[in-house]
Amino acid sequence: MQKDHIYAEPLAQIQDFRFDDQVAEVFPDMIQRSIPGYQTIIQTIGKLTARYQQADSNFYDLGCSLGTASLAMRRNISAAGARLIAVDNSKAMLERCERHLLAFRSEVPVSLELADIRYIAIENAAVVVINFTLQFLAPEHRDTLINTIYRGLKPGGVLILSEKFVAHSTATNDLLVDLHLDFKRANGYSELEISQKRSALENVMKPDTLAQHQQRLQQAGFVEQSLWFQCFNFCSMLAIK
Ligand code: GEK
Repeated sequence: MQKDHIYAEPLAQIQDFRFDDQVAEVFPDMIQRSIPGYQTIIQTIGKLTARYQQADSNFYDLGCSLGTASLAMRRNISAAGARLIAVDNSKAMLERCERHLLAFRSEVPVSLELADIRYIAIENAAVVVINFTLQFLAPEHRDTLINTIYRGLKPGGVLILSEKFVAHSTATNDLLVDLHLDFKRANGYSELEISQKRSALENVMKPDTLAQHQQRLQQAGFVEQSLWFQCFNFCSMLAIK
């Protein structure tokens, strides 16, 4: 696994963060060292997929990056007539995702789509995963995507939504942000790396509050929702149609 040193040296100018070749190449290391609980979330996506799978259905991984969640989903699908659709709008990510998926044998057919998840069709879905990707959409597109997902799910189908979030009170938010920064330091990121990455993400990743997520899910029509994972300012939710 290649180590992430992208922000290790002082940069004259910090460009907005992009999911390009440089990022895709170090992505497994970057995501492990940046998102607390990433492995637990991936494993649980597999478990939830096994639990909520339905026959003759589609399974979506939106913003699939290198396909880690797609692989966890595919490994756990035993229902007949299942199809997995993994979508990302980064060519660098999707090319590597294809290689990862090809490295494992499976009976479940996979379609890889180089597309913007704001404009794809979602239909006949048993499970939709959007693991740390909604936060990269401009806020005005988030309701529409969640509504599209809701409409595309079969009755009893589920959405697994993981996000970084902003806590409601400033004091709690400061605490969770500090705990997350300590997590990154403990994983070997320097103060320079942390601050340059923060600047790069400033314009491209705007997290919502938990209340905004919960309200959006409810307004879309989900009858059940639960926060099944939280570590610092990172969470994962399950919403059932
Ligand atoms: C994982 N889910 O390992 N359309 C399609 N893809 C997009 C869009 C968009 N509009 N915007 C961003 N992406 C993965 C991790 S990473 C999260 C997801 C992170 C893609 C982008 O190219 C990238 O691959 C992914 O969403 C976000 O479980 O890096 O923090």
